[in-house]
Order: sequence, then C-alpha cells, then structure tokens
Amino acid sequence: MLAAAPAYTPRMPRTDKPFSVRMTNAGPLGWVSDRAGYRYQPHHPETGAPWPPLPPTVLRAWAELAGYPHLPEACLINLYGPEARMGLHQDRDERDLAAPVLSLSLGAPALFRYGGLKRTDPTRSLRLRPGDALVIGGTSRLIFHGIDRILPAGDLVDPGEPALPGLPLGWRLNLTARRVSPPA
Ligand code: MD6
Ligand code: FE
Repeated sequence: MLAAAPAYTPRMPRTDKPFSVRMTNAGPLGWVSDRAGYRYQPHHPETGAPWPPLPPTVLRAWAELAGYPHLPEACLINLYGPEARMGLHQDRDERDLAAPVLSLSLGAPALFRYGGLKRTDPTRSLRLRPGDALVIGGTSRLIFHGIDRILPAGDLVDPGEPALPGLPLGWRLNLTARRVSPPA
C-alpha cells in the first residue's frame, strides 16, 4: 500500500510548516493538509493517483468495532519516526460526525494524550501499543487528542505483537478509519 501511495510530508495551513509525521491514505477519500487547508480528496497530493482501496483488515476491524452501519470512506495512515509527534487536535473535517473514528496502532508504542471538548480541558495520557484499537465516538467524538511522543520499542519485542514487515524498529504506524459523508 505504501508502495502505491508513498507517505508524504503534510504542511500546516497558512504557515506552511511541515508536520513531523508523514502521511498517506487508503480508500475513496483521503485526508490531506497543505498551505490551502485541511480537506478530504480522492487523490494523492503528490502523485495525483487515486488512493489504494481500503485494506480488508481495516474493513473487518470497522465492522467489528465501530458499531456504525455504514462503511468507512477514508483510512488515514500516519507514519512516525522516533522523534515525530502530533499536536493536540480535534478530528472535525468529517461531515458525518455521527460515525466514530477507529484507530489501529502498529510498531513502536506511543504516548497518546486526550482531553475534553475544549482545548483547555484537563488531559490524561494513555500508552498505545502495537495491536491496540481505539474507538473515539459518541459524546467523545470531538475530544482533543494528540501524540506526545513515540516510546522506545524495547529490546524485547513481544512475539505476540502484530509485526509489519518493512517498518523500521522504533517507528510507529497508525491507521484511522473514518466515515466522511453522511449516509445517503
Ligand atoms: C495517532 N491518532 O494515534 C493519532 N484521531 O497517531 C489520532 O489523531 C486519532 O487515534 C482520531 C481518533 C483516534 C485517533
Ligand atoms: Fe486525530
């Protein structure tokens, strides 16, 4: 999938500052960010190609965990090197806010921070490990959240952890499946 849709470096709207996280997508729509703003679009911003189809594993996880009767339309793939992080944000570019966002984590563990519906609300931290699934929906759909830091992989990698061939030790990959449009 990363071969069909190479991870690119998104940039902040207006400031044009690069993200430390690299991104790509799968599905009919993909989330992108550049100088012009945040949006969902059907093609890769650098290659112009349509995003690859949603992986069957993501569709299966959505069916089992999302509790939402319509298919996801976008799977944002975040790729973190050991120094990458993601600032506190809300996921609010989706027009269907009744659908949850489903997050799947692989590779290095990370320190996830989440708070409330206001940026200034108190926050808590959670360690996301490879193989973890997190569903953010319902009254929590618009909570602020982010990744404070990637944690060392540890010298003993648990043989039960799902492995991702080609992902360097110390790197993290996160997939978030989203429904974008309200169902017809
Ligand atoms: C990450 N996750 O885990 C970033 N968004 O790399 C998110 O931004 C996120 O985990 C919405 C719902 C769940 C998430
Ligand atoms: Fe998010």
